[in-house]
Amino acid sequence: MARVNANYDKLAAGYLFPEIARRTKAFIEANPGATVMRLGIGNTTEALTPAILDGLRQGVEKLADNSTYTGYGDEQGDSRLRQAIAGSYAERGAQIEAGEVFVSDGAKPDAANIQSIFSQDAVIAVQDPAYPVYVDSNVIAGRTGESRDGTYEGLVYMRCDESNGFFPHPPEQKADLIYLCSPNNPTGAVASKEQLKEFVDYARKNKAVIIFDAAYAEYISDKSLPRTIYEIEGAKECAIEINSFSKTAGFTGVRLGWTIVPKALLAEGAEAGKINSLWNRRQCTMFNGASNVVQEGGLAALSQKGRTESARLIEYYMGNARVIVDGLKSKGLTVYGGVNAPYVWLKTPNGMKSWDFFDKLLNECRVVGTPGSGFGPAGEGFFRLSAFGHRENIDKAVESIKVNLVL
Ligand code: PL4
Repeated sequence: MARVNANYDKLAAGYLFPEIARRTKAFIEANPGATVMRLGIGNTTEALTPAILDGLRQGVEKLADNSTYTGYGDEQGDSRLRQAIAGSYAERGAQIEAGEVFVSDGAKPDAANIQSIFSQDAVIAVQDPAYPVYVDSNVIAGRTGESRDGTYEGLVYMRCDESNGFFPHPPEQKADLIYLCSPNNPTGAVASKEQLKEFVDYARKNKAVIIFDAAYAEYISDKSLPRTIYEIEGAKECAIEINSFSKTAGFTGVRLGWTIVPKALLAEGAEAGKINSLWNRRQCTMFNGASNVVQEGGLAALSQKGRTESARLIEYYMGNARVIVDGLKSKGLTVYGGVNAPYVWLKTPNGMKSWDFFDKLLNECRVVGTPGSGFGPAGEGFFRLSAFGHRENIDKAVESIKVNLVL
């Protein structure tokens, strides 16, 4: 008799983003003709840049001729792209080899799948609030108990709130796999070198592994802040880093990301090289490589021209963030983030629950955002606005909040 994976029944709610889409659709159906401004899902809106389009076109052209056509590629990624990604770390003072780079179809699948190479009894620590994939993938894998009052039994929650500037200290108790995201989704907080060093020291001492999600690293403009965990000495012994072309180069729909699994990485019972070869084994069995066309686009994104163009795109989205931050502050709201990250994290007025504020913002202002509680219990009473959008829509949304939100 086939039985389903009962861990799915433990998941406390539907996946956050489809739930937002569902509620928005219901609102539009109930209010025909209403124009809704979407600052909910962090989804890029601006066209791909010329250098990247050239790269993608070249990828297509190669497929048009038998002499340049390619079928399946290496599961780990095109060696030129692996080399280019490795090279991008050198600029930040981190030595990464091409053999430590695993190209994928995005950061989300890697963030969800990476847990599968660690033992079933690994104790998981997450920032609270956090991108839901880290928790949900471990719930599905059976590493937690039931959910009670928004927390899963057996998970270590590292609370991120106003008192610690939304970045935690390492946990008091033992944790084996520690998920960190900086710049953070949803709070927009960015860890300093000292803060990351604390985690690196903890991980080395406890033979723990840090899963570092750097999907928004290119949004950091403050040069003193680390853009990769490998800027911290010793991180290659204890950290895996996940990254993406989605928010850097507008690849949310194109799909391309990568994961760095250093050969020096250690874990209990795993000598240097072991975890790198496990992830290689996992990918070879379960992944057939990223699209060859898309990888040509990725190579173009990493060219000098591609990077200059992407930097302009990022500046555009960060201009949106400034519009949101300034607008909300002028309304008297308490606002965090939005400076080195494309997310603005606001405190709901009068201590409102996050989902109640979602309804209020939608009804009064026609603006969709993301309830903080969807990212974890410490997100309750907060709300995320995304800076991804056309400037005219962002302007309209902020103006509507200024005029229509009743405080
Ligand atoms: C909605 C910290 C967005 N359906 O595009 P990827 O797979 O390379 O990267 C996804 C990703 C990875 N890591 C972090 C992220 O914030 C994201 C994207 N998050 C958001 O609004 O929080 C898009 C969400 C998408 C999803 O479920 O990822």
